[in-house]
Amino acid sequence: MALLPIIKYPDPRLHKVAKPVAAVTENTRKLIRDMSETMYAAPGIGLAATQIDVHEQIVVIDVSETHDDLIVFINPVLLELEGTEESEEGCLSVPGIYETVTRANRIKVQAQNESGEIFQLEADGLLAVCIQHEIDHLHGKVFVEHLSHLKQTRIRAKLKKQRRETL
Ligand code: K1U
Ligand code: ZN
Repeated sequence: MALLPIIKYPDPRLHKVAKPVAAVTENTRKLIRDMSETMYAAPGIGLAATQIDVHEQIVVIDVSETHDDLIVFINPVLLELEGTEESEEGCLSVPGIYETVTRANRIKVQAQNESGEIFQLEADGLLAVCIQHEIDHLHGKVFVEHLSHLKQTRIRAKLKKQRRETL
């Protein structure tokens, strides 16, 4: 297995739109293993392939406290969105920034698993938030782009300062 480098905002590669996976192969499963290892090591509760510069529709998520409930989403599609809820989000591509975002509080998603089988899942709470956050990544959208332009400008300045100080 391998730890993969995570692209950091505002890298323009985070705005690429991911392509559907035509066939789930052994290469797809190897990529999923590497993505999961990278997510757990970060540590994070989700990772989209976009964040490791692979522009295919693949997401891994584990919101369990025991880190033993991995869910793989290949070609995910949101079928239903209900209600709205504000919650605090973070992002491995935007280190050290946590902001409140408004999203649907109940969703239904359809995707394929690592065997290529289609499944549907209803989710609420943190899992629903995380699924929407990761599908945004596949569409080239980073969570800070849900915020005002003023907040986005401040976040970019803060990240620039962070990078200067770690050089
Ligand atoms: O997409 C990503 O960068 C992963 C991101 C997922 C996410 C977090 C919170 C709300 C929505 C989506 C993260 O995992 S950020 C790190 C994080 O939240 C966390 C890290 C360690 C333990 C618990 C949470
Ligand atoms: Zn993210």
